[in-house]
Amino acid sequence: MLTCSTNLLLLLLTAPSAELPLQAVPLPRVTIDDPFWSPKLEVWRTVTLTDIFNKLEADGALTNFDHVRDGIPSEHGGPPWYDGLLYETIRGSADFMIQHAEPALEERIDAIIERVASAAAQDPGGYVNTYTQMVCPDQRWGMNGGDDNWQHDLYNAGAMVEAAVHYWRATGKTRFLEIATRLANTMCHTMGPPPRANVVPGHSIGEEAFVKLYLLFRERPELKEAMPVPIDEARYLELAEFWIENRGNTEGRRAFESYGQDHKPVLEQDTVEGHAVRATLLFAGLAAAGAVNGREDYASAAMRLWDNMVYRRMYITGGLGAVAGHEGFGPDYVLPNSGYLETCAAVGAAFFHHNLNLLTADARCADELERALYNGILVGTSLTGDSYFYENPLERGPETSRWPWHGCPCCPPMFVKAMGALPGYIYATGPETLYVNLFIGSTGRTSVGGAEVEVTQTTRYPWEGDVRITVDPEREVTFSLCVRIPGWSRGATLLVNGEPAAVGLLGDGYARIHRTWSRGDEVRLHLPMGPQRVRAHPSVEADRGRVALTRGPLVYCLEGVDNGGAARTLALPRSAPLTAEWRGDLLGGVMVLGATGLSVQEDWRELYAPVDETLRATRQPLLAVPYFASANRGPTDMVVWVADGP
Ligand code: FUB
Ligand code: ZN
Repeated sequence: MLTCSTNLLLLLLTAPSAELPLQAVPLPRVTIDDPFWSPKLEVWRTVTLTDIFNKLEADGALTNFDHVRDGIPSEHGGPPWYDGLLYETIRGSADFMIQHAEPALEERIDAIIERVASAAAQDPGGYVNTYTQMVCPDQRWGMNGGDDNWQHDLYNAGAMVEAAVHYWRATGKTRFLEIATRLANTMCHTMGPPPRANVVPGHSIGEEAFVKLYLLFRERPELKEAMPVPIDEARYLELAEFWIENRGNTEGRRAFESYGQDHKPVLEQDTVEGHAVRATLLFAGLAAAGAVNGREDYASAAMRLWDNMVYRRMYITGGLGAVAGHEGFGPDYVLPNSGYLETCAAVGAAFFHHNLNLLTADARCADELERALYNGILVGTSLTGDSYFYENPLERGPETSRWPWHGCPCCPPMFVKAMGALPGYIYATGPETLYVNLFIGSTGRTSVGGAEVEVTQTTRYPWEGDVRITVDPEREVTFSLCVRIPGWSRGATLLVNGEPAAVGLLGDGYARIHRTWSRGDEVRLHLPMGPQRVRAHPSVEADRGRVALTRGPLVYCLEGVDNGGAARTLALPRSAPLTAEWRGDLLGGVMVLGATGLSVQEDWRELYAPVDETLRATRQPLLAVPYFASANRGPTDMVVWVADGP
């Protein structure tokens, strides 16, 4: 429920559909200067990117390409999707490089691209998938009895296409794009409707990647001349659409079933099923394709699937994929706190939330993007930026700790993809509207209402709820500024130049300020940041009799290290007041929550009803820290959903 200051004039408006889809204000036009995010981005830029490249390289991810180039029989380094992980790390790096020049990193990536190019040059169609070429060369794209679910040929190729687009946008260098377009053309030639082969990805990523390739050449037709192959960008969009619409048609090919969202055409699917990373990346592609082709059936399928995912199968942290066995979704409301919640799934969902926000201008999608960014994704990397989590459950025992590396290190590359993309998530535009989606200290430059406009935010969000937004158009210009009012907030207020103003409060979660803007105009958003107790939907059995603590967009947890050594035997009385205190000395500086709780002296996992007086309980101070900062102080247990005490 949204409330606004009573001195604001409330109007109910609906977003004009001529505005849709929105355009993200892109990375080169946004700079972040933010007390929360800037130090973290610095760690990921200076530590994490290099850490991932070093570790992939040590596993043989690069020598795989040399072996293909040389045609020498050798063992493949890493699992079949290692080419893709390397490309994903290039994509993430490219986005970081847009914000901050990285000559050494760029040189390293250029050298990697040359090794990929040498391998690709061995095939007339530029086919390169090192695992398939080294292990099952007759089974390209999973054909001839192969299995793309395991081989990941289409995933690797999709990741290459995506990375090449991002790398061109970062550097203007065409070398990677040349390799990627040759491969993309080969794919368009090989797979598709009859008489081409019925091949769909065993692991999604290509759907959105091919939409991006289409958009790049649509925007920059002059680039086609630099490519080694003829470019007809419409074919890239058509192949992405084929992959989406042709799920469920398994004639003449291996079926990936619901695990690979292959149980029916995506446009007919009602529920999110199967492997959560595959699903979220597929649906991100669905929304991206829908924004380009304008088809209502794409938009409605995306919204239907998003509703099922967010309201029935997602955790409070934005984590997804309750079931470890298939790394994926379980039934509605089956959300055990020991669930799987792979970092990659939260990232895939973030891409889906973002793309659907652009497609629909629905602020709820930006709410969920924010939830994932601050919680389910951010927890995936240590504060030092060099150790990681694959699974992000809502309770952990002290035996669980972050790993420096993994046999399947898919999550670190996805993490840097999400965080590299962050600047592009803050602002979006329609022709007559500028949207503020995330509250991050930043400056965005864009064209709106026919004029160039600079928008700047200054804030200590998420620790404090005041956001100052200044609007500096090159000349006076009339447009709407739509400021997201987060779904978690209560009693938000907005002032324009210090005065109450005519503000339309939209049904879609944005406050719309329509006026003629002049240089220096200032909007002040205030979001009360009191700690909140949140209860799960009653159908979530695992959380009955439990409560979670949040403050602003942050989900909190109890860690044993702050709570007498054991977090999972604590309860929070319903009447206990909650306090918030800034602790600059803790975890790089965090707001902690406190309360007088109870130690129930029993393993809370055995409690299925609210704690009552029959339990032996002693009073104990509770201290909660942001979930994203958990598991950074050595082995300790952790719990998000705390027993709801008497
Ligand atoms: O299949 C490639 C990656 O490995 C997936 O995205 C992860 O879930 C892991 O299975
Ligand atoms: Zn992963």
